Amino acid sequence: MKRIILPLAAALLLCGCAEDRSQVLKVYNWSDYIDEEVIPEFEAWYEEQTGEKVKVIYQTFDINETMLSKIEKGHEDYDVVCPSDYIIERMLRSDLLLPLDRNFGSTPNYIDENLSPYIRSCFDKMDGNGKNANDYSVGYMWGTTGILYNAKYVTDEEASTWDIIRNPKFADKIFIKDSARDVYSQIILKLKEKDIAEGKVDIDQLMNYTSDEDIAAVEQYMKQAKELVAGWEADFGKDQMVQELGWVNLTWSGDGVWAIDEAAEQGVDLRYSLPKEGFTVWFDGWVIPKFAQNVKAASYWINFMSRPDIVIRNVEATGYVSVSGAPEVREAFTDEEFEPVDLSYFFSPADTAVCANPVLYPDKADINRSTQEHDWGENTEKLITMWSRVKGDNANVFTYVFIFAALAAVSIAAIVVNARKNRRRRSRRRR
Ligand code: N2P
Repeated sequence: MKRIILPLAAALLLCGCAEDRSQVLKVYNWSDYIDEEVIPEFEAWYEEQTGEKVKVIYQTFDINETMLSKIEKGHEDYDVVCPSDYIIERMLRSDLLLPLDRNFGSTPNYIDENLSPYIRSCFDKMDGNGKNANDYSVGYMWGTTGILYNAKYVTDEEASTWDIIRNPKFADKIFIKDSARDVYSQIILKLKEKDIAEGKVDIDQLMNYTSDEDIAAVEQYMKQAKELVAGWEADFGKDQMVQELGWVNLTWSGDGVWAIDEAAEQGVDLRYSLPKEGFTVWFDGWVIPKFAQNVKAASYWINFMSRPDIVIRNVEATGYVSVSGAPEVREAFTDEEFEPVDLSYFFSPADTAVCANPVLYPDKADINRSTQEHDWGENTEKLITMWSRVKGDNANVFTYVFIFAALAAVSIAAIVVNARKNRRRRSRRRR
């Protein structure tokens, strides 16, 4: 018997099947989106709070859709994941999420103590098919989509419109986020600029414009932009901008803040604009997928990520801004170097003039020009296909056909050469 059990146990250990999941927390987050030193600190804090050990397995993704397809298939048992708003909506609609248990015993509940009222109301607006997103997810970072630009080559005026990505003056100097939904949303705002001005449509409605005609119009627009694009990026755009290899980057505000700070140290003047046609505000939030195996540690992770000192460190490390409306957080990011910004919508009604970085914390007047994205349901597929056509991913099919044909030709040639050799060998043997 022993002879069977021992190798079996060894095999189980080897393939990881013997892993005690109550001691493991699998986290799936965006890349460059945390101060990595807080991860071991969570492990120690969890043990302190619960008396239980946990080891964090931390993995990252670059694009929402990549993360979602892994979760949807159910092949991955991540315990806590950080999707964006429209994906949270989609996960709620397809019953992929567990409600968050806020019972932390004697541990303080940092989540509800600190959440900004603005973030709570934006999560309320997510349409989870009867489920409120605030019960299933907790905001992490949020921000805007805008234009990062190099003031040496680009004027403020040129950067004040999404049309900058079709401005031939910046050919081969433009980087665009490889995020189909974010790009689509800004371009539909650009294309419907006149209708918005005439009051025929409001910007919130535009986020659900998914007709074939609208998708085709954005496709045409983006194919013109593509002629000038130096790269589609998920994370490397900020470096390209700092090194002045790119002059224009359609990007997220956190990448903007990071790049502006880095560039300033090298004497490069990068700026960030929120175009006049309107723009989207996005929110990323922690959720617990229904395939999670360690729900308890996942809830504690979310709580820990909402603790003000951890929030401040993550913001400082990433350039992104937290959903936390805690006074400590407001203090930490108040700096007389900046002009006063109206943040009454975010912190408290009294905060009408806070000296803060407006890229991190946009003024209320800017927020009034923004909208938020929603799940497109079945129409998402049309967008993804259009995006591959724009980027030219479909050219890969021809590449594969070409490689296949070349391999086939080489194999046929090898067979012919071999057959000839064999014939010669046979005729030599016969002689
Ligand atoms: C950071 C990713 C930020 C995600 N690399 C913005 N939704």
